Amino acid sequence: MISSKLSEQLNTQIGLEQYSSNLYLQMSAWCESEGLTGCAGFMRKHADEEMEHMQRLFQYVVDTGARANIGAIPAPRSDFKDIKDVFETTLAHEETITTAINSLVATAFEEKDFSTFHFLQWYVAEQHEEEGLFKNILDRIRIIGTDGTGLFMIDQEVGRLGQASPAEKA
Ligand code: OFO
Repeated sequence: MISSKLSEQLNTQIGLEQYSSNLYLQMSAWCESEGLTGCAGFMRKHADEEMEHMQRLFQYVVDTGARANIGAIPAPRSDFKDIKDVFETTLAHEETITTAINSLVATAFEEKDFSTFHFLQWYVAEQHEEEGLFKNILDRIRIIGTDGTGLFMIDQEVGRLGQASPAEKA
């Protein structure tokens, strides 16, 4: 059993994960339209991962006997200046998700709901990994640059990351 405050916050997080999935799917469409097929594949795979994050939360809420509610999901941004803008937006978005997860963890702790606290640790670790991944990509963009051959190399490199296992991405 979870409190109504926590179930409400978990439901908000379900919406945020769904929004993340839509945002990355939309980014993949932008990448495709720019001919960046490596980045498009990476974003599409990441959209699938966010969907799994959403499902994991949904299942947890249902398992506690509370009702999972899917609220309105705002339309994601669809246009970007360049690939650097895409990944800067991604990192900023993940930072807001980390804040939301931290707030959930704080509520679970305050309420001494250690089952939910334990469940959320997976998300804490996931956010750490994702922020690291996107910072890493932005570093490569800064080092390699995005003019001509640089953009081609970035696309290949990001495409490779999209296929790698989490351990290989580190
Ligand atoms: Fe991008 O992370 Fe979900 O939680």
